[in-house]
Amino acid sequence: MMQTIFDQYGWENAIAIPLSQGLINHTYELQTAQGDFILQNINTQVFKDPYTIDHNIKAIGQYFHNNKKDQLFTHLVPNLRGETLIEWEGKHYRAFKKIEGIALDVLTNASQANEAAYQFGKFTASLNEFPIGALKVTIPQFHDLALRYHQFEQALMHGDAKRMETAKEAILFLKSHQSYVKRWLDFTTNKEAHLRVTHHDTKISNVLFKDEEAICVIDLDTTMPGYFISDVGDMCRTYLCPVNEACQDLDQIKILPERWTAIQNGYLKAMGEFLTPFEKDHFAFSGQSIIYMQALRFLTDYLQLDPYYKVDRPSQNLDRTLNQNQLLIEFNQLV
Ligand code: GN1
Ligand code: MG
Repeated sequence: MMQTIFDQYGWENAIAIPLSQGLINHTYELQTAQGDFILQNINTQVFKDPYTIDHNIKAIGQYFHNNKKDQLFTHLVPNLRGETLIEWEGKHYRAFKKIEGIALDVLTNASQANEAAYQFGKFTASLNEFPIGALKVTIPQFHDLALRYHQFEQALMHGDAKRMETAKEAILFLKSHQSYVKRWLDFTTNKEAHLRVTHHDTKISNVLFKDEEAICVIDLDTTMPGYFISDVGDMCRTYLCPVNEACQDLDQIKILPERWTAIQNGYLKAMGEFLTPFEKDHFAFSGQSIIYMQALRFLTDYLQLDPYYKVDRPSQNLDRTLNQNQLLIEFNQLV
């Protein structure tokens, strides 16, 4: 079946290596006679209209091509018919030229946090003049904390009774932090908070490194109009701790303060001149709200028997929640 897709691109002698990264799409590295590519099968349960992603990546790619030629970017590779999104047996695929670089699973030092934060900041900063209205919304209300809380409440009413019991403590913890939702609304409705080109998935594996230098952000599926909180918050969620969201040993969940400084320095180096004072005042809230949102999302999925995130075992989404809850506790001791 894969062979026919390779034919669409004119790839010969192709070898596909599945990459395990990401909880949503299926990704393959392709070694072919025509070069190395990344081929992805887009999860259309999550991205209901994959053409919105295709549109955004092309619009941004075109903007960089016209205005910032030196910006490394995951340009889409068209098939032989010139299509950058192809439908095959009911599935959607797209390909990228492979950019040489390393995607880290976890950080090993603060300099990587600084580098990555700078790259994501630079991505938004270099698109400061890009007409934000030209971007489509790839997942409606993706980082709307009020909606995420509502979905959590729905899961509490209609979710699996047994799982509700196992998750009792995690549920109480998340309920007791509901005040973040109000702060989120206060932030997003303030005229000093601006919609910008926002990546919305700034985990460390979404930036490529060459040696110790971050060179390029990848995975633009959730790039759409949003608030800086989403990007800085997801950096806090994923850069500050020596272990990632998969770690089940809560004792290992600690915050490294030097990485918090590194995120601020790296991001502000690129974005400092664009953020309003009001936005800058919400730097710590970024971490709180996005860690909290992720915990809500994992737990909601757990209570609904895992329709969203890939799992290998039944308690995985609960374990991910407990990890994020602990991270929130540790983060609050720092800020
Ligand atoms: C999903 O598939 P991946 O790992 O890039 C999710 C993010 C979560 C992340 C948690 C579209 O991203 O929002 O933060 O899992 N993406 C979507 O691991 O829901
Ligand atoms: Mg992603």
